[in-house]
Amino acid sequence: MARLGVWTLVLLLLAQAARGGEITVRMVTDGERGRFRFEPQLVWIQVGDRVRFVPDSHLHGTRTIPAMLPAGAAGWSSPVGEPHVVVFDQPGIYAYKCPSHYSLGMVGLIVVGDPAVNFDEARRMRHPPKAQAVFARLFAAVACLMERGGEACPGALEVMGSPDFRKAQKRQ
Ligand SMILES: [Cu+2]
Repeated sequence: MARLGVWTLVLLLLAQAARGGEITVRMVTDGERGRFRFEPQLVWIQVGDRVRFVPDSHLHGTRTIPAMLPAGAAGWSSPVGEPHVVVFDQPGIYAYKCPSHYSLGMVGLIVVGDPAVNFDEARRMRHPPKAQAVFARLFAAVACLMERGGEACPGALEVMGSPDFRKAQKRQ
């Protein structure tokens, strides 16, 4: 009986690992940290994980920005006002915007596994001023995390959404 229990647990854990983790990114109209933004703005996940985008109103959507995806990766475009789930099968950086509020700086980054895959290409893109300012901060956070790791980049932790970083945040 005990042995059966152990194997059941192992199988459950394997099933969980295969399914991948999920992170929620909220699309916020008027939040604690400001208006018209994704929360969190930066998410760091692993290949096989997924992100669930959840709008707080009919105003928001999520759409990838061309040339800010890993080569060959499929982008997405959600129906505005609807929740949307994206599964990530390819490593690299994915940049996206809310089509309604791009010029207000409503943009975000998702890092899947290794950001070095397309970091330079993605950072090179230019945007409306407010979106540019947000991306500048997010790319700086990713660069710091690549070079020095989470503990050394407290500014980056504020915008991170991965479970590991949430734990790191609590320790601070
Ligand atoms: Cu929006």
